[in-house]
Amino acid sequence: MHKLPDLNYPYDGLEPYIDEETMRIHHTKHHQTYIDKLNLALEQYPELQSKDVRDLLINLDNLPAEIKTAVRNHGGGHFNHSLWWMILAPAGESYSNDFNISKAITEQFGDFNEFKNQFVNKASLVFGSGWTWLVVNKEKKLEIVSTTNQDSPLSSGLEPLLGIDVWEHAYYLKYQNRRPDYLEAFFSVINWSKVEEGYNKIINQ
Ligand code: MN3
Repeated sequence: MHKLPDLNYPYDGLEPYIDEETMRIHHTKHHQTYIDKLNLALEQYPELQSKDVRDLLINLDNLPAEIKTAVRNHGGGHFNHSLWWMILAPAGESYSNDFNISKAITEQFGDFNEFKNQFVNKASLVFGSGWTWLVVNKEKKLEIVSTTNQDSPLSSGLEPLLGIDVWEHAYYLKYQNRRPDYLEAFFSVINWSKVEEGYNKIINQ
């Protein structure tokens, strides 16, 4: 059985960038629903129930046809949100130029601001519901990609380091139609230590 992960901060911990009510609903309702529907889809497949959601998404094409879509949507929703909570932190978690991820960002994009511009631009272009990600590709290079709905970069052979949820449920209560303001606010609550941790794990594999 997949379970809702705890947050490492209170629901109001990301104020004023991401509001308490959005965080509470997003975590206890939206994320919980993905988990419930994933568990339901796996009910008839005991051999798949013990598998990590990561493995299910990486091997999506090998799953039984009748649960592939459910795992893609709800397994994706579970994995994407679990990563999302983890890479967020109360304001103050700073970006350090000493991080390996920072060096890689500079190498790939020129500098941090150029990375941020490209990331925000990509996220502003997501039409409908989806996510924008900073990923490590098969050549171990950084890339910015968007996915629709709850598709996970894992299913395309990409390792997500950092993502932003641009479904309206992630920001509508506070920002309504002002997605650019939400994208800007997101950069104030990124947990760069966690991103660094994830990056080091991937490049040392
Ligand atoms: Mn969401």
